[in-house]
Amino acid sequence: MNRVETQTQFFRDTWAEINLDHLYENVKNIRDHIPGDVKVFAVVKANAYGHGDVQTAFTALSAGAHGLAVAFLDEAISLRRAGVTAPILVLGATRPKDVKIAADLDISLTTFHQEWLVEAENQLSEGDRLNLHIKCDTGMGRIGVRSTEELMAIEQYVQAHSQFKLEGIFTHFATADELNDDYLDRQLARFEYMLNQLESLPAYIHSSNSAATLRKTNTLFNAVRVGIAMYGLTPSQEMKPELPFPLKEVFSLHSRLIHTKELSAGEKVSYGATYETGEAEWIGTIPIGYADGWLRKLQGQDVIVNGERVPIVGRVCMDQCMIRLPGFLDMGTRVTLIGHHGEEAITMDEIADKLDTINYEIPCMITTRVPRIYMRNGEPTEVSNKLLATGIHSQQENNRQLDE
Ligand code: PMH
Repeated sequence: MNRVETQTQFFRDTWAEINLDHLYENVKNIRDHIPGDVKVFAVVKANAYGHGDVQTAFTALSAGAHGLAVAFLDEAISLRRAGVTAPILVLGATRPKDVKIAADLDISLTTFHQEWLVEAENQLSEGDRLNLHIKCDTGMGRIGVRSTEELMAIEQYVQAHSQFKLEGIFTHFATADELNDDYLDRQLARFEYMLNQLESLPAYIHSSNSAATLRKTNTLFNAVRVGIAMYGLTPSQEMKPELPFPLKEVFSLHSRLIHTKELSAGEKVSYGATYETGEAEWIGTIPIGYADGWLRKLQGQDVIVNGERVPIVGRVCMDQCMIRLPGFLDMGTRVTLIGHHGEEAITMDEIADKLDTINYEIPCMITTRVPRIYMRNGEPTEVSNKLLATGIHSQQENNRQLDE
């Protein structure tokens, strides 16, 4: 298979479109909403919440983000390999035995145990420099330093060892997307108390996710970590009326009719034969199923065909599902599962509602079997098909290695 083919093509009638113009606009609006000296870290963990980490990273950086944040070291390495030179922070835990690669690639890590520092130091040589952010657990109860004693011990240890540089300190709010600020204010006070215990403040101090960035100016410090809002999604339904500017959804999901037929009244559709036509009905098949993250619970959910809502009928299969059509439609007709078509729109929030979950989960759950097409000015600019290439740049690297 030639290189261009592996990098730019896909061979099925289901795809996600990633609107990079919307992404750019959301980041720009966030940038303009906060003071110019507050740096934005674009949170691109989990393949940028399913949107595509490399393309999201470069677009966010071009729109004014200062750096990137991911959950795991692997995600950071993948971005460095893709050519990202901006600061990258790993928010989650990294094994101490893996710190050397982080130091070599100038990837900042999160620390919250003194024993971790002792082990990490053993992996580093004299000339190495590992940038660290201390995570404070002020009430999220997930990871982080809880006592000021631990905090001070970590600060002293880091300052005493030249392989480490204390670059940042941060915490994470549990309830920033709720309009009642009581718990957030307590977390904030706790964080401020912990900051006061430090001998000197590091370069980056950050606590805000999207929700806090959008609605709590007293939580900004000098950096924020923005994920969901950048993707055009509201952190919570409660916050919707409070948004300082409109967010534009970045991710949309599409398929095409691969089969249509007219069934007479009383015929059945899909596994379990649970759907029965009430009259003569046109039924279409689209090539997306639960293995793509289009879960079986989405039976009954509407999709948009020719600007009109129609329901998914019968059980969702692994790779396909059926929809009730308004009448005969040509094969190849576009079907929109998430996004706008004509006057109609199906939002991430509608799908999240149907699945009893939050919008964060929806783009994350659309698996990498679904290729992502990156749109700029309404035109496709690039396709990432993780099935045929484990990421565009690592594919280039694979090819390079094969050539060598
Ligand atoms: N910072 C940390 C430490 C996070 O875990 C997250 C999101 C963000 C910033 C960005 O939050 P936002 O998308 O609301 O802006 N983390 C998660 C999570 O662990 N589960 O859902 C979101």
